[in-house]
Amino acid sequence: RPRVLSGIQPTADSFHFGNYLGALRQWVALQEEHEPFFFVADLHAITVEQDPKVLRERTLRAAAQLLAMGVDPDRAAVFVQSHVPEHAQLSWVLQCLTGFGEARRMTQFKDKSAKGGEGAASVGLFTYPVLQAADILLYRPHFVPVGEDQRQHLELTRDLAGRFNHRYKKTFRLPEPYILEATAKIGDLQDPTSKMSKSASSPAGIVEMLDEPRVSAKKIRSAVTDSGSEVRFDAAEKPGVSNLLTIYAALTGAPVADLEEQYAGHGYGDLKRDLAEVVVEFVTPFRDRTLALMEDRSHLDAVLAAGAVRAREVASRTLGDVYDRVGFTRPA
Ligand code: AQP
Repeated sequence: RPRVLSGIQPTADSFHFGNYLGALRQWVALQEEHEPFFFVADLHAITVEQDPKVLRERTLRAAAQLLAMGVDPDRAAVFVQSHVPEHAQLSWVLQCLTGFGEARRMTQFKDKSAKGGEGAASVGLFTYPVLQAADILLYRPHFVPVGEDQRQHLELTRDLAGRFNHRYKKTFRLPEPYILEATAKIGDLQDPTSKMSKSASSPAGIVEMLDEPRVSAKKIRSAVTDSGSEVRFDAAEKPGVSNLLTIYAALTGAPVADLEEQYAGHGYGDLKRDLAEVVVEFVTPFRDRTLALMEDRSHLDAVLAAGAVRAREVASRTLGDVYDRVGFTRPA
């Protein structure tokens, strides 16, 4: 079976709709026909300052949310990145293959370091895409389900894989990004031409999966819409309404064209009211399942321990090949 791999950072108390619709939903869908490896990216989380206690709690919450949304630990290796030391080890080798200028071109670093200035950003934030390349290449996956914002990092991953293969010997598979166009970039509810983002969005712009359902409903009802009154998908002219239609279609499975027909002659208010109900119906059971999973710490620990064992089997084999090929000796 083709292999898939993806990860998510434990840097918020809850995943948001961008994470879920852009990436996580595809994880669940792909696990049926693929061999999945899914991880909580705690090494990535510390590229910006984290409170250790909060990071620990969020790592478990992230794992609980993955299970609550349908990731099946019998099919998927679900693990925490720092439990598999090969990620950091391969990252070093790949850093030595990455050009400084090449790393500098990564737009996410530019965006994320813009606020405090480059001097205040950590070297870890700068090299994060290389660690991400290591995360991926260790498992030799065919596909990496992510949102549009990760496309550039996937390109770097493919470049590094090709460079290593060329310089030494074919070792890595060149992975394909798996990005679903319709939901590749979920917009901020208050600023729909920007992506919904935990670091950049205002609280009103972001729907958190674990928010109280009535809070999420209110955010949907207060979403900015556009001038005019016609409910029609047009990303350029009507980014607000189009974003709401995207979310509506993704959650219900109804094609956008059907929704446009359904709301012909109705105003934006009706669309928002109905979508708020759809959102409540979706998040309520998700939230209940997550909170229940959080109560069963020993189950979560067991899932993550088993996931790390499965991940290490693959990761240690790849790292062994890499170490041989670059000319490292083994301890006698
Ligand atoms: N708005 C989005 N639309 C579609 N996909 C999105 N993703 C994130 N935001 C959107 C996808 O979610 C996955 C997990 O990403 P992450 O762990 O890197 O989380 P993130 O990128 O830190 O999430 P944010 O909210 O985007 O955080 P900041 O603001 O810190 O950058 C990835 O597959 C990502 O593409």
